Amino acid sequence: MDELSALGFGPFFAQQLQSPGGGEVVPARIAAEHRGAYEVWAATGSGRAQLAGRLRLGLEEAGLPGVGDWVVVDHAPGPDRTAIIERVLERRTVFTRGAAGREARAQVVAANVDLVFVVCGLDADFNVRRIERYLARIGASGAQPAVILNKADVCADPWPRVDEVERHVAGVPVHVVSALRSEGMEEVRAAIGAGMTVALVGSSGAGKSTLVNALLGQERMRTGKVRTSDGRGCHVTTHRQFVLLPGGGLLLDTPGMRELRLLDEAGIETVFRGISELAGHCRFRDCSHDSEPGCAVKAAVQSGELAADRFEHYRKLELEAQANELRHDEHRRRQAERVWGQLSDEVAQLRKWKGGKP
Ligand SMILES: Nc1nc2c(ncn2[C@@H]2O[C@H](COP(=O)(O)OP(=O)(O)O)[C@@H](O)[C@H]2O)c(=O)[nH]1
Ligand SMILES: [Mg+2]
Ligand SMILES: [Zn+2]
Repeated sequence: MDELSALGFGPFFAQQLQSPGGGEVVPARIAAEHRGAYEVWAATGSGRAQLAGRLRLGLEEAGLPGVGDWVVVDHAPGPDRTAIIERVLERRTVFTRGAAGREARAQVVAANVDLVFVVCGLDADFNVRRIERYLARIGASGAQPAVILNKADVCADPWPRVDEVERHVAGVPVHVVSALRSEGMEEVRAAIGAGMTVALVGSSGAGKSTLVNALLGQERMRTGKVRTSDGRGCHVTTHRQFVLLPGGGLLLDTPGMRELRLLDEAGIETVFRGISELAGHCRFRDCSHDSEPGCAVKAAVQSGELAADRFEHYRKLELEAQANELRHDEHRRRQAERVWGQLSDEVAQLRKWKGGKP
């Protein structure tokens, strides 16, 4: 495997590289990002990079490149000169989340990821609904999902919880490990092929950095102490960063996400596949599975075919996604109104200046 393939490069990106001027095109991958400063990895080495001015101006926040993106830089990155990012290649997959703050805006967590592990502790962190929420985002990203239940060493009997997760997210591989003791890690390692890009998501303190260390076989990522009261970790991973695994594969440790907001309904059906299929048989196409007649989903709950708690989780996630979508629309409407307001102010000014004549 050549250097670029080891970094996850493939035909999808190669075909976007045609240079109109026939000049040198240097593909590189964003390995870390911190306040607009980038670290990029290329075939010949790594170095700092920054966005070309015209790119920075042209791109909205959601369009700015993030960790995992393939870009074209003006020269081979190296230690002495900051490379300029000239172009961002189209993404194969993208994992986004709602940005912090009031507006429901999408923020890139990781681009061009093949597999995302949802990491959840078998301690106080354990929460099936949170796992489903992450899985919905993964479903929307285009990457493959898997679940890692970590801290098996502090859970007297992990198996009922494993069963619970498997019942709710049928078809998604679930790995039970103790990252701290490096137990159960072979299975996780085996899921990561050479040239594959893998991201770890999950709440802060779930053990993502410890997992990276276990996979690296060394202390590479700083890990945080967990407050025993609530099982939550301190925030130590301050920015997203790639690490290259010995034996192949790229790992991305993400800082803990206090809140993973669903921006829309995308991906929910990948987690609740059976329910979406049932919904196709409801009498009304826009059935909310509440009190409509001829609701196939309600009927399945009544007959016991569909577990009541799965239906409950599905409903709550759908409602939350819809509420956020509305909020997003509302935000855009207000923005549009502001622009109109400014415009009519200017028109009024203009009229005054013309002496009140229309
Ligand atoms: N008992 C136990 N503790 C773990 C395990 N994995 C991680 N931890 C601890 O959980 C805390 C948070 O781990 P960290 O990797 O920083 O979590 P992150 O925020 O997800 O990156 C640290 O104190 C780790 O030592 C595990 O398998 N068992
Ligand atoms: Mg961490
Ligand atoms: Zn229905």
